[in-house]
This record gives sequence, C-alpha cells and structure tokens, in this order.
Amino acid sequence: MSEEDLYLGLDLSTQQLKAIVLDQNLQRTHEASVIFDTDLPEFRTHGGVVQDKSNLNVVTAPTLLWVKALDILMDRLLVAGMDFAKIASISGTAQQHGSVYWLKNAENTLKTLNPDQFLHIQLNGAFSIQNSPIWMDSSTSQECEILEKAVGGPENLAEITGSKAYERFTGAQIAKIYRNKPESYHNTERISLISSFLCSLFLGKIAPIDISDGSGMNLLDIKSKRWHQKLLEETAPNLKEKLGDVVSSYTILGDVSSYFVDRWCFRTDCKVVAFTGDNPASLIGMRLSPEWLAVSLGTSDTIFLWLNEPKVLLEGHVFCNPLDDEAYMALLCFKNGSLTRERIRDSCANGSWDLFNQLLESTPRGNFGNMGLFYDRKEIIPFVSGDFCYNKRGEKVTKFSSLEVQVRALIEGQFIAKRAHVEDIGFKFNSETKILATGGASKNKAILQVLSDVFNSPVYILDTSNAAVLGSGYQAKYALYKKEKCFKEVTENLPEPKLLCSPFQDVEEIYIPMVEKYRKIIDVINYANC
Ligand code: ADP
Ligand code: XUL
Repeated sequence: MSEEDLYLGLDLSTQQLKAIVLDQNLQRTHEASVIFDTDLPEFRTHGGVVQDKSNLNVVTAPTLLWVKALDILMDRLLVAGMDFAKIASISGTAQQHGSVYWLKNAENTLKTLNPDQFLHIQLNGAFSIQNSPIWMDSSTSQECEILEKAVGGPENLAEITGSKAYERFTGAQIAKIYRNKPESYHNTERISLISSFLCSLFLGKIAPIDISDGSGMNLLDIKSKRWHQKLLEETAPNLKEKLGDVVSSYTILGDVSSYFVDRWCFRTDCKVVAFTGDNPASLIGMRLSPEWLAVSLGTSDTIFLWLNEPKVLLEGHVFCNPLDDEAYMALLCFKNGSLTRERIRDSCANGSWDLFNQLLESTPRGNFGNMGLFYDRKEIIPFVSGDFCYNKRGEKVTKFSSLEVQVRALIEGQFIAKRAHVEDIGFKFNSETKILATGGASKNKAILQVLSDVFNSPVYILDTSNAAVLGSGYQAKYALYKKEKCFKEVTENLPEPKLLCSPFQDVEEIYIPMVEKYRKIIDVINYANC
C-alpha cells in the first residue's frame, strides 16, 4: 500500500450512475456522473425508470442502460484526468431491491470480455429479462401474501428477514417473474441485486450478494445470515443456485477483471470489495454509530439507526449492518417529506423558504396546542392519507386559524410522528443521543430547531450530500485495512459533524404529551379505516 493509493466508489441510483475517487485522507480527487434520461435518451426512461402504461404499478429499468452508463462513466473519469493505475480498491452501492437476470452462459461472457469493445456491445445478449424490476414497482401484492403465509404471517416474516412482505422487495419480484415468465426464469443462470450486478462487471464474474443489501429481499435469515430454505422454495425453484452464497459487506472478492486492466489500465492487484445497497452505504457515509440517529430530510424523509441486536419491526426495515456482522441497522421511510413541506410553503408562504421560516419562528413551541398531520400521498408509516388538523381543544378542523399555526403544525406534526415511531421500535433517548440531519431540508435551520426540540436532542449536520457514494468509497478503503484498523480509525481524518441546534429546556413538558396525542389520533384514524 502506498501514500498515492486511491479508492473508487460507485453509486447506481435510480436516476444516475456516479463515481467518486478518494485519496488516502478520504478527500475526493475526481468525480463523474451519467444521468440516465439525458445522457442515454435512446432508452426512453423518465427519472431513470420505465413505467408500464397498461399497469402503472409495474416499474422497471432497462438493464443494458446501466451497462452503457458504466461505459460512459469510465470515459468521463478518464477525461477528468483519472489515472486508474492508482486505484487500490473499488466498492459500490446501488438502489436497493431491484434484480438482474443473467442468461445462461453470461458468466462465461463476463470472464472473456474483449478489452477493445464496449461492455454494452458485449453484454447485449447477456440477460434473460431485459428490464429489471426496481424498488418503485408495486405490482406483487399476491406474491407478498404467499411469502407471509409460508412462514405463518407478517410478524414471523419480519422476525426472520427483517421486514414484513413488501411489494418492492426482491423475493416477491422473483416470484412474479417465475410465475409470469417461467421460460425466462428457467433460462436464468444467476440472479443479482443491482449492487452485485454492478460489482460483477468489475469482477469479471458473478459477484455474491452482500448480507446488508440481501436483507432487502424477504429471503435472507438476518440472524443466521443464510438464505431461508422455505422462503426460497415458495418463491421459485432452484433459487439457491441462482442466488449463490451471501458474503459480509466488507468482503474483498478478488482482483479487478482483466477487461479493466487491459482497457482502462487498472493495476492487476486492484481489489474489488462487495457492493451494497444505497441505504446501508449511506450509513457508512454518515459514519453512524449507536448513539446517533440520522434523519434524512429529502424528497421523502428517512431515519437510520444503528442496532446492536435485531428487532422485529412491522413498520420499517431491519438490515444486516454493512460494517459489522454482529450488528444491524433500522430504516424507517416516510413518503411525505419535502414535497409536503413544499405544498404548505407554497400555500402559506408564497413559495419562499425565508417567509416559511419567519412564520415558523413566530409561533411558540407546542403551537398553542394545535396539531396537524399532512399526508399528500398514502404514507408508509402510518398507512394513511389526507390532512388531519386538530385545534387546541382537540376538535378536528378543516384548517388552522392562521398561516403561522399551519406552518408550525406541519413541521411539528412531521417530527412528532417520527419521534413516536422511533420510540415504537425501541430506541431509547438519553442525554447521549445526537441527531445527524442530512438531505435537502437540512439546510434549513428553523426546521432543524423544531427537530431538535421535538426529539430533545442536539442536531448536527455533516457535509455529505452524497452519503451513499462516499460510503462506498470509505468501504473500499476500510476493507483493505480491516485487519489492522477499525472503521473509526480508517475515517479519523474526516471532519466531525457540526453542532447546529440544541433543544430548549422546556421541550419534554411540551412534546411528550403531543407524542401521546399523536398516537391517539393515529389509533382513531386506523380504527375508522378498518
Ligand atoms: P433526494 O431525497 O431526492 O435526494 P434532497 O435530499 O436533495 O432530495 O432534497 C430535496 C428537497 O430539499 C427538495 O424537495 C426541497 O423541498 C428541499 N429543500 C431544499 N432547500 C430547502 C430549504 N432551504 N428548506 C427546506 N427544504 C429545502
Ligand atoms: C429502501 C428503498 C429505497 C431504494 C432506492 O427500502 O426502497 O430507498 O433503496 O433508493
């Protein structure tokens, strides 16, 4: 290992393929990206995906698009001045749950690629299913029922695999392919997750699925870290052989393939480290440890937690931890995040975040007892939609008495709900708890102050707008040094998160009762929906 060594991280997300190159201090030296819709218009994707016109629940992406994107990305890195011979190791990440179907003999093609030709020319005939189902698909409710029944219900499935059955999860997607296209299924040599598919291109053979991304399939026993036999049998025949064995997320899988050595001048001993899902990679990129709660305020809002023990979650997901085989991580997804905040900003503050913040800051903590819950789209946790506004007497009203009350009701309501659900999964708040805020709305200090108050915890920010791709760069280095150093030591030169907001003294008196009020409201809504 030399001081000159560099680390390559990749992220194949829904809309683009990104690469980042990091030096020994994990500072970026090069970056490149390929936007699917605009850089590869011939695939006719919108937002990187293809929605079936006859059934809007069916959402896929052309597998070859991703291969072609890699051809372009490599060229762009070269144009940016990249000397690939300096790269000591590669790791990567991808949108979770989607699957890639390799046609018989595809592995042989991968092993014998001609360095004079593009990958997409040579892999054109390598897939038995041309369009990969992705995480936005929601067309597999029947298959979900079958999986839950196979193990005695949703709770048992959640205990075994970390999640109850979800339509986007890979098990249900594979089951649907087997039922609808049995011939294509039988012609499939191997099935990869999108992360292990991208890894396979660098490795020159089919890469194993890592346990962390593998936890997003409803097929892996997250405690034994082995495929669950009964669930495999219920899904499709001979599935074990098609999936191959799983590995720890930081496993060094081997040297980069001769294709990359001959075409792009990688060194022959450049290591390929297992690739993982974007949420596990974000946990790495945020350098999360057990006392932290990461709250990402993006298009949708997500909460990440480090777990030392697995838990049974009926709302949310438990994945094997990508840094530590003994540990786990929890992920809670809330669909109504920034887009709902934008809706209220537009109706109350004329589209201005500054005005929105003035309104928010002109109301007191607790909002005079008013409380609002706003779900523009059917929420994931809880499974409800619509606006729910309650005045200080607890009466349901159609709207609040003023714009400022409306704005505070939205922000408090969003964070009160998150606190309730984080408590529900057993997270214990104490004086050590710290919140790491990321995502687009983490720029907004007024919103973060409410987050700090509702959770009664200090809020920090980290300049990691690209946590997933950074995480894969960190993992590339960590895997090489794992025998000598822990993750904290490998990343010790990176800046610490910056403290932005601290909670006011009186917040527990105000927000503990509001969290209880929220629980009652949700019970009533759920009862009415039954
Ligand atoms: P994604 O989850 O798609 O990666 P981002 O994390 O980039 O998205 O977040 C995008 C969102 O950030 C936008 O929808 C926007 O509403 C929100 N945002 C940007 N600036 C602000 C701000 N100053 N205050 C609140 N929200 C903001
Ligand atoms: C997580 C999920 C998405 C995808 C795409 O369960 O479906 O976050 O990983 O980013």
